[in-house]
Amino acid sequence: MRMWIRSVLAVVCVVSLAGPVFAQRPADEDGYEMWLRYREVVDAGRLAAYRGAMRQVVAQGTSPILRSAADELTRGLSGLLGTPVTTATTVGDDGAVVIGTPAGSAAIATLGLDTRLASLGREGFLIDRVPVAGRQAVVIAANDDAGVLYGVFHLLRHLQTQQPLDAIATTSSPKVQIRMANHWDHLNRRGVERGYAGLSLWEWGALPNYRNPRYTDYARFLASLGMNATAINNVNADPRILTDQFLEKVAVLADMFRPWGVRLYLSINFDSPRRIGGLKTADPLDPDVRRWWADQVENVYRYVPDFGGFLVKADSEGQPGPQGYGRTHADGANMLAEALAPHGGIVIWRAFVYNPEQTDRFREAYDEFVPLDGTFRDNVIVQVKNGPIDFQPREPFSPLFGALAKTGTMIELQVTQEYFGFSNHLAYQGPLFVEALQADTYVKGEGSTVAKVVDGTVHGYRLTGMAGVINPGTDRNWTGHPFVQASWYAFGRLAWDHELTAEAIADEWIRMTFSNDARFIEPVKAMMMISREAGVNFRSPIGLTHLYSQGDHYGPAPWTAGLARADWTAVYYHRADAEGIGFDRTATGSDAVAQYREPVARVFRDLALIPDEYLLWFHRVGWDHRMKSGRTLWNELVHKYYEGVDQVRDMQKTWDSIEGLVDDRRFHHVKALLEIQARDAVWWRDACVLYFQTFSQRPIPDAYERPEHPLEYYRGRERVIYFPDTWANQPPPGVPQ
Ligand code: BDP
Repeated sequence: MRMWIRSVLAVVCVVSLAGPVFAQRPADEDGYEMWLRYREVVDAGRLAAYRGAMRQVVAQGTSPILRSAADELTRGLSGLLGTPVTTATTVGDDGAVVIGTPAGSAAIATLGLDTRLASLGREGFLIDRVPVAGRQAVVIAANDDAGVLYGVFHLLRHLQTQQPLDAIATTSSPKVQIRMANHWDHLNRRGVERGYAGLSLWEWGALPNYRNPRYTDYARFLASLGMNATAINNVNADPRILTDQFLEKVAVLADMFRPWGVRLYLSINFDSPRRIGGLKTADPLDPDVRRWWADQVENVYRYVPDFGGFLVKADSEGQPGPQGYGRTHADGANMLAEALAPHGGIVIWRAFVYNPEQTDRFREAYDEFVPLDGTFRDNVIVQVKNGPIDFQPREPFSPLFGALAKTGTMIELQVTQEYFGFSNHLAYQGPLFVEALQADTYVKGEGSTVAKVVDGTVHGYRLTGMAGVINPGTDRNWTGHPFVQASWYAFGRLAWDHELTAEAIADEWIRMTFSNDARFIEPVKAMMMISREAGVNFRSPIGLTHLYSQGDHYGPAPWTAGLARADWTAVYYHRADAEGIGFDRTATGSDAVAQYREPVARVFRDLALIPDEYLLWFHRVGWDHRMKSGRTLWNELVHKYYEGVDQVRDMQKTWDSIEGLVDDRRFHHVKALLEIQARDAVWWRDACVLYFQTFSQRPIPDAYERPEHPLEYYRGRERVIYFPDTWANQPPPGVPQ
């Protein structure tokens, strides 16, 4: 009998120990709500404190943005507090959250906040606990309704991440003015050039009549991060976007974004005067062309009175531009800027340019744009990708940052995982973004980081901004892979405040998206923080780059050679032969390193100083070159490729270990995707190691598992098209494959 009781007790014990994990699995979620889930706060102490302090939303003012703020706050608090929160226009009792601007709200105006608000700018906000009309209240105040909206999302985030009520007082303002999403969506077939989350969100066939509520949710997500701008169509632009047929649809999107403080921008095709205007030329100095653009701009503003401006890719990858007419980028940008200026619009001119004649693609943006510094109109801003080539898993920062003292320079980061395994792989981009932003250009001495160039601190730019190429599509969870949401989140948070760390952002995102349970947060955060490095290691370690299968950019093809343009091949970048590997960008090679200031140039130039992760970006070294680890270059290369695979396998183990702490639906989705990632990591590793071995003629050290197949197998399976809606299948004419 005693034995029996003991074993029953043992079973009960095991069950109850496992209880929190296995007994109460969270309900399934499909990810549609992303980080705005507003589930009831779990921590009982915090919940009680929040409930006591926030029972009612008081909003005075009627602007659409203020209405959005009040509605979001009411909805958010009702969910988080697990009890309906009411909305009112006057403070009736203790426990109100009072939101508004001194100009729009008498309750806020009486608080005497003007001095405190003065330094916060148009979009900044202040949150404090102060009495209002003799009642205890939480106040969210700003100079403009947009600031109120951002303050509301800040407060909600505070609760979603279960922070102490006492720590709620804060002030915050964005560090850059334009915090922007760039969509690479086609007008045809609802395709997205490098989007991997279903079809384009924009239903051109149903617009303008059908206002899909998703457009509102999309704008909410942007606003929740403080993002205030979006360019909705691909930079490889279809000229038809400027026709009335499209503009009446565009106008509806702008109308739906406006209550969330989001301004709409359009990508334009430089040849539009010829393609849709019936002119013979698109020469930016031609008076008819200039008039044509001025008329188009007028027309756009008739549809979208607060239109933001044009995003332009010109003279790049087959796109038309001013150089086709013997003119400069400045001539082209200034013509458009002149047309936009009377309406308050701007031109975002991309510096992603390169032509086949150059000997080193790395040098091009700098070589073309630096001589033009000072010649752009002041409503032009140049948009520069973080690295000199193209959103590779790791690039040194573009030397163009800081080199334009008189021309506002935005940074362009890529959220969509074009080079990181699409929506199949988990590769949190926060660490990449922070690495790019915190790189020190030294243009005005130490501390002249890319972030400080971009936010105008270094050169005092009039226009400042950050753009993220994002990929939401018709997939229910917006981004395909649930963890790609985290990179969108990280982009938006960093656009508001580039001093945040990738880790702190991951922490917030996990809490808001999945769970506040430390048993979940810690391992998942560690997994996210290693994921980008894993992606570098199994694809292109030690400064290798561009080893992709051309066209789809998914799988490995380091053997790619003989394309129409050398700078689209892989061999152009790695230059492997029997002697060694790497691209010499020192004075004995292309000397691109000279585009950097000292001491950056010295560090990159010097074999003894350069960090391993940038080595092959700047140097050509022998296979037996001694690395910092003491290994030869060949052995280090092999080691890194294998390490990348191990890291992905560890990520799988981590994810398996949190089963039960997250709903089954999202758990199994991520688990399956990690299986794909592990398979692809091995594919990349084996293909690259075997390929480079044909040059190095050195063995894979015994300690490592053998590649599963011979090199020929990997060469044979190079082009695997998994994502039929993307550019990979049907490239528009004139752009690279
Ligand atoms: C490359 C993409 C291509 C884009 C281009 C760009 O492969 O689809 O059009 O960048 O940024 O990375 O213009």
